[in-house]
Amino acid sequence: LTDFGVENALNVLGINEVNDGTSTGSNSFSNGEIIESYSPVDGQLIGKVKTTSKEDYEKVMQAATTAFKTWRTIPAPQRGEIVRQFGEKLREKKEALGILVSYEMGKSLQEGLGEVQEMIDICDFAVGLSRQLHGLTMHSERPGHRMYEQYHPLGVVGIISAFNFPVAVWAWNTALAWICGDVCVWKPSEKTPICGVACQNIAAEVFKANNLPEGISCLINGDYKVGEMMTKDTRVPLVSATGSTRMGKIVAQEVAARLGKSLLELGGNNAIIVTPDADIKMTVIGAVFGAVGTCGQRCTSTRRLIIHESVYDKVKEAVADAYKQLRIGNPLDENNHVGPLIDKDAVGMYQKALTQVVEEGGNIVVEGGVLIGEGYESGCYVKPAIAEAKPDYKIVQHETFAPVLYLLKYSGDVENAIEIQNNVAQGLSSAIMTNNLREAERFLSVQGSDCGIANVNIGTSGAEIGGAFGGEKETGGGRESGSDAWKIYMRRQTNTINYTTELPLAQGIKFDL
Ligand code: UN1
Repeated sequence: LTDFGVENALNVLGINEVNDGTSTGSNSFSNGEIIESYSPVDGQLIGKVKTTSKEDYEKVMQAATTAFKTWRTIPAPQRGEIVRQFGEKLREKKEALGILVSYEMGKSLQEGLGEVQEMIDICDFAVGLSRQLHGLTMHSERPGHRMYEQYHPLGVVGIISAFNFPVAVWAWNTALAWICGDVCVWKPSEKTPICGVACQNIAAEVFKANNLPEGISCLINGDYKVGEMMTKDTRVPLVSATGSTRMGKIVAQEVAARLGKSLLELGGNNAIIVTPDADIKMTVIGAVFGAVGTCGQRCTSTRRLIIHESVYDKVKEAVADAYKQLRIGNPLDENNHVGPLIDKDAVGMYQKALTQVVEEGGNIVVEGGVLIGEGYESGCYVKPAIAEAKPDYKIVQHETFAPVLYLLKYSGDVENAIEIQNNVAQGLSSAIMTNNLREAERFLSVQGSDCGIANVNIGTSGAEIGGAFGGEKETGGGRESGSDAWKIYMRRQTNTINYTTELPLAQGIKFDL
């Protein structure tokens, strides 16, 4: 592994054998149990992380709430300057962090580097935004009155992130929250805790160099019980959570029980509609990258291809042919397209999906299977598989976080395909491949896709940071990253100022004393 620079990357990122998983800025203290992080790449122990006890959590919250009192008074463009410096540090450490992401999570190095690039991009976006936290002004109905709105920071933002994007999703939240004047407490996935420690180290360096208070960036670690400390804590006005729909339902209920705000990014069941007018070459690239990229473990991964009967056989053959070219193996080796799944539990769920689709009547087009032998010692490498299925199979309705692609056939108009595409519980990403303007516009119209993301002539995964990212229905309704997603990290205040000597009441109400 020295060949792939893992050891060097761990050094650059300040990772030790045993790491503190609880920190406020550069202050570390953890008294919880230890999590061991094993790489799905080679099954080796990467490092240990001490988790957060209840007492540790209290100290974190105290540091965070104290830091907020200072941070909120620093003008937003100056907060932007700090985020700019953070983006610069990420540029310096891009390679090291990309390697760690690839090694701890298992995605290809290209995708690991791409993830760090998303962090850099959101920092740039946030820097510009730090001068644009605009509210509106309104005309008052009363003479001599002025009315306007302004946005103030919320306070402590809790971030719960998933293993599949172990660094970027934190940055989407944190870069925006910071310029908005919030402080952040982050619980990374217990499957990728080392990535969390590495990011916190980078952030801590920047805050320390600028003499800013401990607690603007905080890290906590552990399982759902540590997440629960935040979801139930009234000192955390916003909890942003990325993960399964099952987890999201719990978080949403716990936060709602205290009338807090939650931002949820949950499961997807993303489809590409392939119409008779589709460019087949583009369809194949979009579908294959969408289905096997990150080993099928993106929220935006392509799970279903909804293909018109007139091009069905052609598309099926072209995609199956492309699968034969896929090289599966060590994701740090740039010759490979597909790395491992995150762990053996994920392998089990992948196997179960393949058994179930056959039980429900499906037909395997590209065989799956767990790879064994040299280079596959971790037991997490699987063959991306394709099955022909029917839209209403239970397994097709379910999000399996693995490289299993279902081929579904439609006939008649594009409406029929749209109906199949929308007829699932999730609503994250969707795409149509067509050169027919009517079909494309129909897909984007009010009668079209019901997802948060709807693309024409590109696949379902690989969204840019400039747009609002998120989806409807069981995906949770939250929007992160670009557009005006920043507004959820702030509270809106409407201000009315009377500069006369009279006190007229709104709605013309008379109240004479
Ligand atoms: C996720 O899978 O949690 O669109 C986020 C994409 C990435 C983000 C995915 N930019 O695939």
